[in-house]
Amino acid sequence: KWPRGDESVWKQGLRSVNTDVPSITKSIVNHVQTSLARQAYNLDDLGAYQAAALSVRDDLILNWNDTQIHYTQKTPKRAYYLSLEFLMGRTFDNALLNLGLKDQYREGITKLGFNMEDLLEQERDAALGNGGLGRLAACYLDSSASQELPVWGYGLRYQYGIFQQLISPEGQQLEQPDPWLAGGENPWELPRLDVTYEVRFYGTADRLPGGRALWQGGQEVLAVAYDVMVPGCYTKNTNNLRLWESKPKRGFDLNSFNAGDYEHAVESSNSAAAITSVLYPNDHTTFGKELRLKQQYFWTAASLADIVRRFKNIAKPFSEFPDYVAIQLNDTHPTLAIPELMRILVDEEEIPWGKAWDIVTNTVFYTNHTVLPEALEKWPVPLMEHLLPRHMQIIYDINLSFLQAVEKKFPGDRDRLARMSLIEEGFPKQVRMAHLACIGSRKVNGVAELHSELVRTTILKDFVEFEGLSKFSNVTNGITPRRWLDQCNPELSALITKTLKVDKSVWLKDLDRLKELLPYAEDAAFRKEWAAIKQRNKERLAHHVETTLGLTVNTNAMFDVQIKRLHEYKRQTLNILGVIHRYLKLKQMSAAERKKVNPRVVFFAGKAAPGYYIAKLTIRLIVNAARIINADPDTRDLLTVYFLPDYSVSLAEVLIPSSDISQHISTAGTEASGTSNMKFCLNGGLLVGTVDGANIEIAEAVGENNVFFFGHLTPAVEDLRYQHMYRPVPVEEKCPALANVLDKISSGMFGDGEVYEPLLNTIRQGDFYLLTDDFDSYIGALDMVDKAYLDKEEWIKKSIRTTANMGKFSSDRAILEYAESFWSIEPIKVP
Ligand code: NBY
Repeated sequence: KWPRGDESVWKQGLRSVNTDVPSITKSIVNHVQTSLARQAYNLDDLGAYQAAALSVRDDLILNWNDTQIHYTQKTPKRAYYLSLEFLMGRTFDNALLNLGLKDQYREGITKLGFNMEDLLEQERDAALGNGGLGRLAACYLDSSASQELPVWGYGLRYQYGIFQQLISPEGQQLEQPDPWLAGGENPWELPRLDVTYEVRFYGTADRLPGGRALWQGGQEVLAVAYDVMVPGCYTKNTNNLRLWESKPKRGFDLNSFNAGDYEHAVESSNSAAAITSVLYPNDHTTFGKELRLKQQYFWTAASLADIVRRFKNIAKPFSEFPDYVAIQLNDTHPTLAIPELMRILVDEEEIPWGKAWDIVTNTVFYTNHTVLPEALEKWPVPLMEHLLPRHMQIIYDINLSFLQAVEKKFPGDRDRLARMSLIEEGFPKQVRMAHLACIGSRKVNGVAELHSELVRTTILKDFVEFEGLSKFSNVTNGITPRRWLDQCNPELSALITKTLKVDKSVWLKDLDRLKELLPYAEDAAFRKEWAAIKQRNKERLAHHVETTLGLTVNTNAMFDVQIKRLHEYKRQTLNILGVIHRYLKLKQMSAAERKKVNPRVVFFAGKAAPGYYIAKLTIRLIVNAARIINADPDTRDLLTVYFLPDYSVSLAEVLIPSSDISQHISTAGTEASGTSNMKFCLNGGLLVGTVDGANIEIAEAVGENNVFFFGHLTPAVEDLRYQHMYRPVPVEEKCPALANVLDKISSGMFGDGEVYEPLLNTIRQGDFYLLTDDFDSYIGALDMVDKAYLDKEEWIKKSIRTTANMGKFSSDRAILEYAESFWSIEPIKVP
């Protein structure tokens, strides 16, 4: 039944998605005139982009509305992906492709006198994430919508994303803020100023009879919702990413005001806005700052309040909560969701503790993304008690019954109790978030087979022994082929569509169809097309480097790419030392010998955490080595090196399709999965890597003969580290080639050698990441690459076979595994 007014009048007013060129141009012009208050006379590329974006936004809103109403009416079980990071990149191109409207928009935009590529470049990246973990969340949103799954993301609307990276002439990384919202309206979000929740910090928690408590006082801030539309690929389904912004509740805090503490009252209203002001730029180290803990609680509390309110709308008893809600924790950052849901159920809904715990542990799921000890989150108990007094009580209560159960199963095993406790003894005591996430969840998973095994056998070993194996599983990461093939490599996408003779919407959502490319590896004409596309992608990258940095790139060379956050475990240092080794070898060669060498261009890009001194030194070494090597007339036709500043999703979209090889060379057992490895291989780049993370599964899928593996395996790492500690062998003895490289750096070949000593000393002493152990085998692998590249036709075959076998690594496969084996949710198509 029509809810309001005259149905026919309403129906006349309703519009549908613009799909033909005349309605598209009409809509764009309309936005130029009214939304932007401009005209053809004063419209630049930025204005034209904004108008076109607003036009697409209208379409997304229509689909988004229909999707949300449909979900509300059908009341399916929903899943919520809680992530402190969503590294979305640009939206315009992705939305056009997913809507299937790119060609129409291109035509319309051309008719209006603009160039599509220029407009796409106007958009700023939404860079609300550090690296792989944040980008994974973005890929999973794309896949959820594309697979028509009822999934929402919850995150924070940071005013400033990951910092912008500048490189000084000396090679020093400099950071600048990323005010991504400063350009005015963000067309891709819907402010929901009516959707707000109050979030409390500090105050006192007084226990009441019956296990409940009363938490009051302290500071209250407001969470305001901003909804980001997430369109699926060739479906009406358009999911929601809800980002929270913090605001003062009412100009100032009334409690302090009434108590006469006026200054404090205003202070806390300023501090409210600070909560969502900036993304923390640390990956793999925990920082222990109060503001970070405030971010975590602010976001989990607002998200849970929203989830519980939506559940209450369907008027079911709380015992059925897990039948309607699944909550996925992206790492331990949202672990406070566990005590917060307990608080809501026990204190507010008056559900008995045991029943509440059953609800929580059937609703929450936890994904671990690292086994590096320095990355495991711990929060000081005094800070927790101060900021979240009720949650600290709840954590102690959970810990008490948990340890009683452990004691019952393993009587008298005090060491085990100490190891497993949620509280680590010390000064101060700390809450171990991974332990809390583990015992509060239905399932715990790692992100690649090897990593999941390491989770089971190292950091959560005791928990496997206590709770049984079945709770601990694996979901190997994936990437969305929409952005990471169709969008970033349109020519390859078109060739695949032509070759498979199916609509691209089919294979893009069923990536195993790529297998059908395999026979074409034997087809010389197809190989020629394949190679020509790679070549044009190299030229596109070269053009980008030329226009942004003013440098000329040799596009006849092999393109060798390593792009990721700077970290010792990822071993960019190994790569640059290998480059210097290559340079020294070239210098020693005769002119005749050099003629036989295949030219190589090595690209690096990535950000270092601002406080990570050694990582910044690595950047400095890369930049200064590049300066010397690129200027050497003896070798510069055969070897050049580029450090591309300010790595981003958009830069990755240009780099990835251009690579012949890419490097994923972490010390075995340290890279949980890696996801850029998948992106390169999907685009026909071959992999040079260690036997680590998802590299292993990629090799299984594409065939060991199509990857270049090197280095020690995970089981050897512990012993090698022990040797470095207790029976150290000088680098000169263990690896003369490497020692020679280190000496050249020390002696000032790339500028003041002193500068690099702290970096070089990490290798000379301790060598925790095993560069001396893996260097020779690394150089060996690169030599194999050179040999293989000589046979061009065979190389192209490898490239085709690699792409053809990458179907498994679609994030559609990954998200369907989560949906089926964890969340028990089903696709629900919006008609
Ligand atoms: O998650 C990455 C892993 O290193 C990579 O192997 C994996 O493929 C990817 C997706 O599963 N982890 C990652 O990116 N982690 C972070 O960015 C991160 C950010 C913040 C914090 C810790 C880690 N933090 O503690 O604040």
